Amino acid sequence: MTRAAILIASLVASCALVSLPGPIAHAATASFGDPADDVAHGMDVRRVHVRNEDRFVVTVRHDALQEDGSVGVYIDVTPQRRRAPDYLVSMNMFDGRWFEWMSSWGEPGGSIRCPYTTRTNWSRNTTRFSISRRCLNGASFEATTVRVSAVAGVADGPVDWAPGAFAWSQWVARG
Ligand SMILES: [Ca+2]
Repeated sequence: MTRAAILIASLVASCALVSLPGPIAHAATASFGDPADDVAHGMDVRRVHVRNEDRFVVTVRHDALQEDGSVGVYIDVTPQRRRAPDYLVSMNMFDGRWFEWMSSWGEPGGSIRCPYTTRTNWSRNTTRFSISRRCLNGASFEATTVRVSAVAGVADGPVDWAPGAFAWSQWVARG
């Protein structure tokens, strides 16, 4: 093989490596879209982005944030154990935020005291939860692979789930 042929062969090989989609479980980030206008209020979820690194960060993009809006993210960190969420982190636009462990979808098991922040960006119409790793670890396990389900609503209005009601995103591995 000539030098040029070897070079081309190695370029093709490296391009092939780059273009192969990596296994989803190895990605530290994931994002998924949600249909526009499936609810008729501004908290309408458009996109959810998850980053599972030193901090666990979920960013939700809405149609147009509302002052009476609220948003929450259910979190599952136990692939082997059950389908129900392990945690719920949530906030209202103005008056509060909560981080709770969950015994099932509808049953908060009590609030957890650990470091997390919430942020609302009114110009970008995003809400963001940034959670310390140790918040996600349990008494008997260390959280690595995580999946989420986001839900947003307004006072007296319907809620918008992403990716769907009581449905989970793909698993996002620890980066
Ligand atoms: Ca939506």
